[in-house]
Amino acid sequence: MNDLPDQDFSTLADQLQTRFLGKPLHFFDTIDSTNTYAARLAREGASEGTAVIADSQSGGKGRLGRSWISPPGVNLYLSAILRPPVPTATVPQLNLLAAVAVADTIVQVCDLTPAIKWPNDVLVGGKKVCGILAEMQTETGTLRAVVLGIGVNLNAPLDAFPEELHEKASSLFLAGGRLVERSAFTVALLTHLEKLYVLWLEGGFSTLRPAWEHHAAWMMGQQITVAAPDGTVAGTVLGLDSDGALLLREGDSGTPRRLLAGDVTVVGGYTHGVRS
Ligand code: BT5
Repeated sequence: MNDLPDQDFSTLADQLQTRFLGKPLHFFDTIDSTNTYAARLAREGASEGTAVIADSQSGGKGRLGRSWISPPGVNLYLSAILRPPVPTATVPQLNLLAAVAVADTIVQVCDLTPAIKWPNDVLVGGKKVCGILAEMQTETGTLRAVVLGIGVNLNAPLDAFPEELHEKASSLFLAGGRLVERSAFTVALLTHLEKLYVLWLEGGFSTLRPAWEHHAAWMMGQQITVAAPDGTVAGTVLGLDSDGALLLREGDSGTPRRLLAGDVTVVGGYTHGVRS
């Protein structure tokens, strides 16, 4: 472990005014996956708010065994340990919460218009700039911890991504033309995340819903297909259910379909602006 992986992150701990999130913060120059390391800390009893940041990851994880491209020196790879006293069925809401925190931070720090794509992507200009991976630890059915992993492409140039991602992935620098100060972005993100999390613990998903709907407004009424765990579903987005599940109208059917997880593809592509 290394205290200061680079100049960029060196003042982070001093700037952080959160109550518990990012306290303590563990920095690495390089690590396999911040989520894997944070999961180990959580199993060893690390307190809520403990966070892990790495300058690069050699085995960054996406969902369902996919990987997260994690070049050094340019992006943010962050995992935070949370211990919410909630049923496991509520945990997917933390993906939505993290997406709102990232979107709020992008508006505040970069003056860009982010778009949330349910459940766990944040796009700018139709391309993915952030991915979120929430992993649970349970004991006899009871939630012990959630490792909330967030990867944000801050300053990555296009050639940091493999060819096959050039049409799908971007960074805030590529979208806005300005370098993003990593430590300022990280401080703002941890601050938004803590605020939203505390509100959510007190008042549930309804505290998050307006902000989520604001950042995901572009999805409403879109024709989408969703690769869900039990097969592919196609339909029109109606909105969110009271627990954060996506509601979809399939053809002319009267009862909306509820989806709790899946990969969304928008029929006809993405249409939303870049600057706020
Ligand atoms: C995600 O998975 O989007 C979750 C990514 C979570 C990454 C963070 S970084 C900190 C923490 N530590 C970890 O090890 N992970 C978390 P998914 O929805 O499955 O998307 C993965 C897909 O996104 C890949 O299959 C690629 O198509 C694409 N992708 C990979 N790297 C990318 C990148 N850097 N930027 C944009 N798209 C990327």
